[in-house]
Amino acid sequence: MSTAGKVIKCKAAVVWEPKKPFSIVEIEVAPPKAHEVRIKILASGICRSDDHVLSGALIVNFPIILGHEAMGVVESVGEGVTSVKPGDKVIPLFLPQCEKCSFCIHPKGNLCEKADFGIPTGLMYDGTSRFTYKGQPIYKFVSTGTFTEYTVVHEDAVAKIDAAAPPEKVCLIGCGFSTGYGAAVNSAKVEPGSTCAVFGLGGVGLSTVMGCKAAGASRIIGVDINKDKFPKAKQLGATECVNPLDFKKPINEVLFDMTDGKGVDYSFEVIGRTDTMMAAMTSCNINYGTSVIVGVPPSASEITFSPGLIFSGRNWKGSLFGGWKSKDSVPRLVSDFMQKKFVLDPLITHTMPFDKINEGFELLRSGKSIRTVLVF
Ligand code: PAD
Ligand code: ZN
Repeated sequence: MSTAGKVIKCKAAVVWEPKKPFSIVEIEVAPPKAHEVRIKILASGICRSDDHVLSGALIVNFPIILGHEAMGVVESVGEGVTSVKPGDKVIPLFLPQCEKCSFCIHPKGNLCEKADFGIPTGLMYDGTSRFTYKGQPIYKFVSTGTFTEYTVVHEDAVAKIDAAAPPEKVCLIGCGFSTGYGAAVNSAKVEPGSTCAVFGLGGVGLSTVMGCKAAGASRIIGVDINKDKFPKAKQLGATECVNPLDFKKPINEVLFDMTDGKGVDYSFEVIGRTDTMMAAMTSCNINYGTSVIVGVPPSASEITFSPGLIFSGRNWKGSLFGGWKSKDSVPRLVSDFMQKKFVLDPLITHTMPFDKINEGFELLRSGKSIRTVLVF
């Protein structure tokens, strides 16, 4: 029997307050309103950005349904939806692409004005939620909210993909892979023969390593305080790995020593800490180096630095979702994966049922996993 137009009762992982585990409860998911899409989630990866909410580093409204790296199938659509239909395989977009705002229209822009960043509302565009628990509204994370059997997103925040794509793999194209890989190929525009340093070798950082390799970098130096991440980094293209804890000198000086005093051409911070953002920036060449911030900074964090560090010519920039225009690029990235232009398997260390979500986050915090994919 069709569920279209009806409230769906389903399981969701709700976080009631920071520093508390997920509780799996039965929620009600209202039908999609005009220009909205209700999606049955098939797989959802665990990303550090979700954990930044749990740790309190990112400020959001509670109670909330986290999760933003998913794949699913359209269950029903609201009035006026033209880009997807029931039965389509889709990836929800934590960074929407409305195709109308000034950023979307600009050829270089990808920060859609509809993105729910900064001071996030956790709501649909009309200021309401489609999720309730015993009548109480539940917020959703960054336009998506995918740790639930069903979610509702705006049409701007969903892309139709190849129906044959494996959900438990291509969900990573919804965040980790695209973010890391695009930081190298789009945001930094790494050039053949260059030297790169990637700070943080989690799912996103390893994808940056892959992007640097695909762009033809000849040296890729992985930097992480967990040496267990090094073998996988080398498998994916890192030519050397260093652990800052093994040196008395600051890591930027170590990287200058490793590059004959020049510094690296491109550095990437893929951790989300202000001290490593500074370390990455000061590791790149003082004149022509480029440093890209990929790690999400904690809400309200600040960095004080001497302008001389960039006055000399260095470029310091950030990268959201790897610089991709999401709705245009996600289907193409899925096609590229299907044509074996890049791999996702090495990034996925664990796959487990959705109700083991707390175990999945423990693996991330203990440094034992790269990506854990929850399957529904
Ligand atoms: P992860 O936790 O899997 O990886 C982070 C890595 O950093 C781990 O291997 C840690 O051992 C390592 N690390 C921690 N502290 C240090 C340190 N002081 N020095 C060196 N290494 C350290 O996270 P992830 O790969 O899922 O995400 C990485 C960051 O990227 C995180 O901040 C996340 O929120 C952010 C992100 N940004 C975007 C975006 O659009 N910019 C999208 C998705 C994720
Ligand atoms: Zn993410």
